[in-house]
Amino acid sequence: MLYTITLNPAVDKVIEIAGTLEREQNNKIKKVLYDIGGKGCHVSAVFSALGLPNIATGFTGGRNGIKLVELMEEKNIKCEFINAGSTNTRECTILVDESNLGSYMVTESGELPGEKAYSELILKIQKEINENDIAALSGSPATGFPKEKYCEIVKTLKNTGAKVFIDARDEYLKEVINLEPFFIKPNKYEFQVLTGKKLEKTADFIEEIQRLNEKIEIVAVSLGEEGSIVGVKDRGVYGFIPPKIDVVSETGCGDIFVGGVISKYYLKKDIEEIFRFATAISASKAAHFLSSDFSLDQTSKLLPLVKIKKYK
Ligand code: TA6
Repeated sequence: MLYTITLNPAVDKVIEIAGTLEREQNNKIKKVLYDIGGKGCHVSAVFSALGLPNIATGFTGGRNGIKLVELMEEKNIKCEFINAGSTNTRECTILVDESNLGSYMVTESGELPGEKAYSELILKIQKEINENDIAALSGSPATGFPKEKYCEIVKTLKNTGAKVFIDARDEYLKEVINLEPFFIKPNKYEFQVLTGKKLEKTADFIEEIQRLNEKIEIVAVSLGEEGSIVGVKDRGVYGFIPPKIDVVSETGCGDIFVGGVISKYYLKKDIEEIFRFATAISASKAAHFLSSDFSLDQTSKLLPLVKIKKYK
């Protein structure tokens, strides 16, 4: 089974602005759509689109929690979220204008889950996840969520024997490194924060990635339009470069990339096939308006256009 754990999911309000978003102007809205939000939820969308068995868990609450589950179920995602108590799942806003310069993401910090909900999640992991499973812990917890609890979740996941994939940032990512998850996917900024270095040259990334590969099997650093640099323990370091496409919104590309990686890993594909697919499906997401939308047909067409480099 493929599990996603999203501690602070969202309902994404995706707004299309006519023209270019300007300060001190009346920016007119062309359309508003609601979408599943939160990085783990987007990972689940890839699993379900590919027909892979999966369960989405984490914390939800209130009216937005109900709305999120409805939106997830429309995508055939099986949801087993834990009720976080009286809290309301956050709403995040994505602004997409017509400048073709990328979207704006404005996120609420979310509300902290109660103690009862936290213990329920730990128990659920212990009881239901096992060594044949893969678990993706993706996205930021609510502001103020203790690092110790985050680490306890990761330790509990690791103790089940499942392969643990992490998409985290800042202090959570830093803390989690010593717990040796199977996979991490920081973006360029997150990787610079993690290493404490202003990395620019590919060689600098490679050096840091290889250092991390001593503890972590797969380290994938996503670089937006430039693709990714991926280090695999005892195998080497690769570059995966997507073809040029007309970008509509890059929000969600990293999440869909992670979904692509896990799906192909689950299907026991080799490293080149795994990341070629992840790169192509992530590029397809960029051509779509909603943060969880992509096309599998377009992905198939993009696959042969992904360039692969073997750096080390
Ligand atoms: O990557 C896109 C996204 O998952 C959005 O759906 C959005 O709600 C946001 O990221 C949440 O990011 P965060 O780091 O706060 O968990």
